[in-house]
Amino acid sequence: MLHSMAYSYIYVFLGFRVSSHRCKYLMKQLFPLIIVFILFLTSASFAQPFSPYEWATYYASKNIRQIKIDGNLEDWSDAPGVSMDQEKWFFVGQGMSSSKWTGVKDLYGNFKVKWDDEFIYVAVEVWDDKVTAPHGSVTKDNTSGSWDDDGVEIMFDTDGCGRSRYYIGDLMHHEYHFVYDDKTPFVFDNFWVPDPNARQPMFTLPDGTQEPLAYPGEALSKNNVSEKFSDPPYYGNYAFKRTEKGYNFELKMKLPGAAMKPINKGGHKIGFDICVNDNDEGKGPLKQQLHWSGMNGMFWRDCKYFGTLILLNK
Ligand SMILES: [Ca+2]
Ligand SMILES: [Ca+2]
Ligand SMILES: [Ca+2]
Repeated sequence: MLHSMAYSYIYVFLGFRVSSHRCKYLMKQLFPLIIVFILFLTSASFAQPFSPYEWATYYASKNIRQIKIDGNLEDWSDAPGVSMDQEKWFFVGQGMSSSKWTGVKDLYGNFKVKWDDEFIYVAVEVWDDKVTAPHGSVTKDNTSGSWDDDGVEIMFDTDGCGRSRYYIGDLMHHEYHFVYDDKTPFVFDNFWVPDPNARQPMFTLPDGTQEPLAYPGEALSKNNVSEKFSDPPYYGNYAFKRTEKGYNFELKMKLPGAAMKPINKGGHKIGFDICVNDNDEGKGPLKQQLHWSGMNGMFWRDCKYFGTLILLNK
């Protein structure tokens, strides 16, 4: 069967018919190459779309105990945490890197993930020496935004397709910004809308040089969902709690489009990424950003920079 398929491929690729004798000779010569070619096509179509970093895979255990969304993280003691405590975790771009980092007191993050049949749960312990009130999130225009405030960003590619861009209203793909405030924290869900006439949005550094912020045909827009985060489709609940070293963040929400099944029982890989934003002046652009997976490139537009989240059944 495989041989007859290979003959067909030869006819297609060579584009002409040859004598039976010569064809058998060619077959013998080309058969191994064709098998390699077919295997290459097969592996390419199922290639992992997510981060190449070997650490950027998180195995989440199923939640079998009550997690109270209150900012206290004692109820997470049985979950493995990922500590972002080295220079390698810092995003490099938009004028940011680890160059201003003064150590873990300045910025540090440890995150954990759990799941059950309905919800995903995320806990983040943040150390930040200067926790500042939001200024970007309350700016009306797009000169500043939640991306300039202390807080946590979480990305989901819930169907695991690895697409390169997504927009406000997309159920499956999200860039959430959870912004710290001791009284009225914010949640934003995606920042871009299609605009066929828009030029490529660029980020301008203090020295005047520019970096791509999105693709041509996209316009920036803030989708503040703070007031409706407990409603469909999110059914979300989250809490910040100020601590001696910084703050805790705790989240529970639905993931429309994710199978919410363990990987060995019909589940699939979920694209996932998490960052911790640090502004230490309470004004201006972000000082630095810790990042689990997408340390380079336009991680906020392209799911291939995300890490991988795998749900386990225990
Ligand atoms: Ca708790
Ligand atoms: Ca800091
Ligand atoms: Ca800060």
